[in-house]
Amino acid sequence: MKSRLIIFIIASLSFVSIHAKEVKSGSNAEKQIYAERVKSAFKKAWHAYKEYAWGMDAVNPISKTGHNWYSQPLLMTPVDAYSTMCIMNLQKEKNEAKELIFERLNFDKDMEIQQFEIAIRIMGGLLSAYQLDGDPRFLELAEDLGKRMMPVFESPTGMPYRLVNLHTGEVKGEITNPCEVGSMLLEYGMLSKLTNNPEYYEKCKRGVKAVFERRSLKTNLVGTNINVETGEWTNKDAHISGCIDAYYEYLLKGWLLFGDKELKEMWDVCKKGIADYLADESETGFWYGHADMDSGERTSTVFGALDCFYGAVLCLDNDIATARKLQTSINKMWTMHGLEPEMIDYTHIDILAPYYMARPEAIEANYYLWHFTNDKQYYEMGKTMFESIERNCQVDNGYVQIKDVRTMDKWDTLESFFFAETMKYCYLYFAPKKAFNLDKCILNTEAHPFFRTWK
Ligand code: DMJ
Repeated sequence: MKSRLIIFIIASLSFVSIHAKEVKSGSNAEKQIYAERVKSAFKKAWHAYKEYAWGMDAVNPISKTGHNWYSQPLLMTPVDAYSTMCIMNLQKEKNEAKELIFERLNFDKDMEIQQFEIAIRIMGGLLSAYQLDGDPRFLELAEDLGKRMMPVFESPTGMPYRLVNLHTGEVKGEITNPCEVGSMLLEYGMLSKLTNNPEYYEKCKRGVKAVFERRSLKTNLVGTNINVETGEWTNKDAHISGCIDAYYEYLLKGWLLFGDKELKEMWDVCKKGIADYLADESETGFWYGHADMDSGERTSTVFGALDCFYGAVLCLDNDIATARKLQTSINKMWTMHGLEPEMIDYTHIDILAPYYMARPEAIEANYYLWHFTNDKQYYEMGKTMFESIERNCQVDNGYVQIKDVRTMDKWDTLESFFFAETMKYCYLYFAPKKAFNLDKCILNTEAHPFFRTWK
């Protein structure tokens, strides 16, 4: 019996490998094989969460433990993973996550949370789950969370405080950044649409406008940090990286999702500032650097893994030529060591921060180019990106982040966005159109699809 089983396994493995070698690159057969491989990777990562971190926020696969962001868990991984499970049609995993969410997720917790992260991952995850799955309990949870976070908007300028206690509503954190002011406009907007209560969107949009009104009128750029009580900038470094990134992303996506013309006008002004002062044709390629928001003078030539998101935004804005140029640089950054480092100085492509947090942005931008151009080089790069994650981030018990892309030393942790974004984008290169069609929705900054189905 045992030997028959072994023969069967060997026969199946050789069938898969012969099959994999024989299939034509880009063919449906190849896509099917890759789609199954990405699903298996996702399932392996989920299994690690189930085994070692059940009910917690995130998993540490090597030490076989889990961890929470705050004093009590908010089920970051299952909520973030759910939309990917729906798109991959993973019924068993969906049931497991759903049961856990409805049994344990409760926001009445006396603890202070970071409004932006919770909005994009948890509120975004729940709203998207509601649209994909139809279970009204997802929307109830999202609304409860949204209501508890609303006190953040009660500042003199309308820009939200960074932190809020989910039980008391006490707010803190008057120094914030454009990203944490504006990058929940899609989530609050969806909540408004789905609950027929415009207040969520209106309050959030007030903050978005407050940042825009404080841009430099010379460069049209915004800075890194701003005080929500005084409206003064406390750090005038302008860039497209963390702290600003999704502010820009949501101006365009807000227009595309809600048809709000004011957002489109703001986006058109901002994109010009970015093109005029941050875009940089250097000897090593086309990048976006940093500049002083008032003078527009270049202050640094740092480009990071987070900055890669901009390629996807350019695609949505129909600027494919610029997206292509940027992706050539990004793909160079990715292949240099087999995974992208967190941060480089692009003058000589020197590594400034060597870790890889299993982030999605480079894979995301490359996927948008594949979707919008059908140019096979982006499909091939999608395969390369997935293979490098398989090779370098995979451990016996799941997937982890990397401490240094030069040595591929493992980092015993896995962010929930690996489930929400990294795996989802990898899958989308190969997924059948009926599983997912990018033209039918807008992905929030955590890759949770939002549909205009409120109409
Ligand atoms: C995610 O939480 C979101 O994509 C966010 O916009 C930026 N950081 C991570 C992924 O890198």
